Amino acid sequence: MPRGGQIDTFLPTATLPQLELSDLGWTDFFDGRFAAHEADGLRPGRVLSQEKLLYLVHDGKAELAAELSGRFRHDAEQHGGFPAVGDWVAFKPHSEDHAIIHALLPRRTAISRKVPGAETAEQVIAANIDTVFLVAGLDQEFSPRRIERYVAAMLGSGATPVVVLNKTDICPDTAAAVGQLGPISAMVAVLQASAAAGTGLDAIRSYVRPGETVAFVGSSGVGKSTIINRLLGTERQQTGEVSKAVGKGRHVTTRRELIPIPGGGLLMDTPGLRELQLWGDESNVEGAFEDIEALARECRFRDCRHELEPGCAVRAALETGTLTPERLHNFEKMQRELRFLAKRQHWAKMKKHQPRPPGSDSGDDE
Ligand SMILES: Nc1nc2c(ncn2[C@@H]2O[C@H](COP(=O)(O)OP(=O)(O)OP(=O)(O)O)[C@@H](O)[C@H]2O)c(=O)[nH]1
Ligand SMILES: [Mg+2]
Ligand SMILES: [Zn+2]
Repeated sequence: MPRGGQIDTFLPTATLPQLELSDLGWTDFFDGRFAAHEADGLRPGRVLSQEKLLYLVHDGKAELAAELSGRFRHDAEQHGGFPAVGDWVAFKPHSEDHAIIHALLPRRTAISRKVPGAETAEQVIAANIDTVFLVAGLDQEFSPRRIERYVAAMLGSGATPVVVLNKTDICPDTAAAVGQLGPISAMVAVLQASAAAGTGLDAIRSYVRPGETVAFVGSSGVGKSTIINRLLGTERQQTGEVSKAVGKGRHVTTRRELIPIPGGGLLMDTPGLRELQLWGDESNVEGAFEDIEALARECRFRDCRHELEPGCAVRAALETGTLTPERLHNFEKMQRELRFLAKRQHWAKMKKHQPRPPGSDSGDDE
C-alpha cells in the first residue's frame, strides 16, 4: 500500500511505549485460538481504531496501519465478520508500520446493535470489552428509560454494564435521579461522578484493571471523552460544548478508539449513540426486567396480557405503584422490537442477504 495521504493522518504522531500482549488484553482465551495462525506465520494484534477498511493495530511493539487481505475481505462481505475496534486479528507484517490482516480471532464479548437504517444486520460496536460504562448526564437530557434500555441491550454482550451518572455538579438532587432508575439500580452498579469537578473518578478507575478493557457508551454530550481525559490525566480526547439551542451534544467524538493506559488497562471512547437498535433475542431483555417477569408468573392466567384479565399481578403492581407504567411500557416496547427483529432476520436469511462492509454505516455516530 503506498504511504501518504490517508494513512499518514491515520497513524498517530506519538506512538505508545512497548507493551506486553497481556497489557493489551490478551488472555489464555486467545492462546489456543491463535495456534493455527501462528503456524501460518501470522502475528496477533489488537484493533485500536478503524477508518472504513483501514485498521490501526497494536502488536505490543508498534502500531501498524493494516488492511484486510483480499480473501478475508471477500469472506467478510459474503458472511459478515469484519473486525471491530477491540478485536484481536492475525496479521502479516508488510513493512515496519504496515500489515495485512488475514483472520479475526473469536470474541470473548461483543457489544452489538442492529445497523442503523432498514438493513437487518449486526454491527459490533466494541469487541472484547470487560466493563461497559453506560454514561448519562444529570442534565435536562436525563432519561431513566434510555438507561434502562441500554442496560437491557448490554446484558447479552458478555461485558458487565455499569451505569455512570455524570455531571452531578449541575444536578440539584442526585438521589432523586437514582430513584428514577427503579429496579435497574439494584441490578447493576450505579456510579455518580462529575468529570468537571473531578469527583467519583476513583470508583470508575477501580474497574480499569491491568489487561482489562472498559468502554464508554452513551448519548452525545454526556461527558464520555471528558471522563476519559480525567482518567488519563491529559486532554487527549477532544470534548465539546453542549449546544444550548438543542440541549444536545454535537457528536464531538467521531470514531471508536481504544486507548491503552501506560501501567494497565484500556479505555474505549465511542461516538455518541443516537439510537441503539436492539440486536439479540428476547431472553437478554427479560433479564433486565426480572421484576416484571416475576409478577407475570403470579398472574392467574399463564397467557395473561395484563389488560382486562382478572387476577393480574402486573396490573395490581401498577395500582400499588411498585411498578411504574413507564417501565412496563419500555419492557413491552423492547419485546415487540425483538420479536420484529426475529422476523426480519428470518426474512433476511430467506433472501440470502449480504452484509455490507463497515464504514458505510455513518448512522451511528451521528
Ligand atoms: N457540568 C458538567 N459538564 C460536563 C461534565 N462532564 C463533561 N461536561 C461537559 O459536557 C460537554 C460534552 O462533553 P464530552 O466529553 O465532549 O461528551 P461526549 O460524551 O464525549 O460527547 P460525544 O463525543 O459527542 O459523544 C463538554 O462541554 C464538557 O465540558 C461534568 O461533570 N459536569
Ligand atoms: Mg466524546
Ligand atoms: Zn397479568
